[in-house]
Amino acid sequence: MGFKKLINSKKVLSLFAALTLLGTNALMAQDAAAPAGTATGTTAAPESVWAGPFYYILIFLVACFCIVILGKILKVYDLSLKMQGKKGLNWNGFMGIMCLIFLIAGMYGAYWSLTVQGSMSLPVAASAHGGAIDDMFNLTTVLTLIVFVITQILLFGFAFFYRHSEKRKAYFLPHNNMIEKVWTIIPAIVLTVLVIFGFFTWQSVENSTQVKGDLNIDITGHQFAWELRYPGPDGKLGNTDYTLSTGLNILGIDYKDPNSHDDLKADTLVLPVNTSIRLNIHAQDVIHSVYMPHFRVQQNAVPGLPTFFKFIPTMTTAQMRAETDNPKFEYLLYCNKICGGAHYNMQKVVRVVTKEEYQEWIARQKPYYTGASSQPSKIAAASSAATSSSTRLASNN
Ligand SMILES: [Cu+2]
Repeated sequence: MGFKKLINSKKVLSLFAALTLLGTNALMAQDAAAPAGTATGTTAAPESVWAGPFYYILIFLVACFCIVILGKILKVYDLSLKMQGKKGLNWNGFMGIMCLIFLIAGMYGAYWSLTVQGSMSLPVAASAHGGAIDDMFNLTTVLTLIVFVITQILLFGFAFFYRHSEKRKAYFLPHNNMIEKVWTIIPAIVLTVLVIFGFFTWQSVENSTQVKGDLNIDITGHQFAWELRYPGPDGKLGNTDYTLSTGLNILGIDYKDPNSHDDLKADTLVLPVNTSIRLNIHAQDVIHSVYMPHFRVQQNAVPGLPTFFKFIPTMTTAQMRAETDNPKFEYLLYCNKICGGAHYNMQKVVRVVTKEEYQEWIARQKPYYTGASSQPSKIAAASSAATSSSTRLASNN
């Protein structure tokens, strides 16, 4: 559509007017919704004004419109020059310079992103295997960064240096086997190295013979909370069976198994430092994912497919607070699968303590088994089905 047609089009103009009106309304609505106590009118908190995605879309459209108008003005200027018998604007030179500006601005953007957002990345790994994961991540980042810089310079640099000129003629290159070989073999070698490195790293992390798993902890995900179960003084977790799950026995613990009688429930995942931990991972409804970024631990929790992750925490919470210079620092456990509406609720504090502190803490935890009331036969049938969901929701709060 020509520019004249575009600005004469009633449809386009009415759409633009409607968008402006909606944008102003959105702005006013956000302004009015500013929390009580803050200034009203034009002095409202700026972050609430700019929060809506709609406004960014509107700004983008206005910017596009301005670029179109600028382009058209330049085109008119170009035509007027030609009508006067002068040489028109050098569009190839203009596009070449734009490519160079884009290269410089883009490279600065990448540098800014690395320095500003890079400093927000995770602190030093707090587990024995974490260093190997970090090495893999760093190697991949460095290699891809080198390729990124070289290819961007070549792409936009060539567009600038070899822009159209009357003084030279383009060389026609239909095919070159050597170039094809170079850009096929080099990436293939680099990717093979990365894949093999990743394979061996993951194998060493998952190698269950290296980490014994002295402390067995059950973690079960359901919409939307994690349930923890620690072994009692016998060091053994009792059996579970999902068919035994009720409102009172969420985990389906088999109380006929004597090992289950001293199993303990806990709200916080407390781990003794320098102890090999075996997290037994379960899910009851949909796929969840146990994610503890500070320990470089992640494993999916799949219903019907119990699995485990063994690792050794090497820094206590107190040590990490000193390391990060943040007295409020806490290790966290997240669900890393978008598993439903209240997925964000699946977050738990993980606390790594000394072995002595752990013994003190574990002695204070209450067992799941509460005598006769825990026996499946004693649980009223009414407590299942209808009440199970409400009890479960209540337990999240
Ligand atoms: Cu989840």
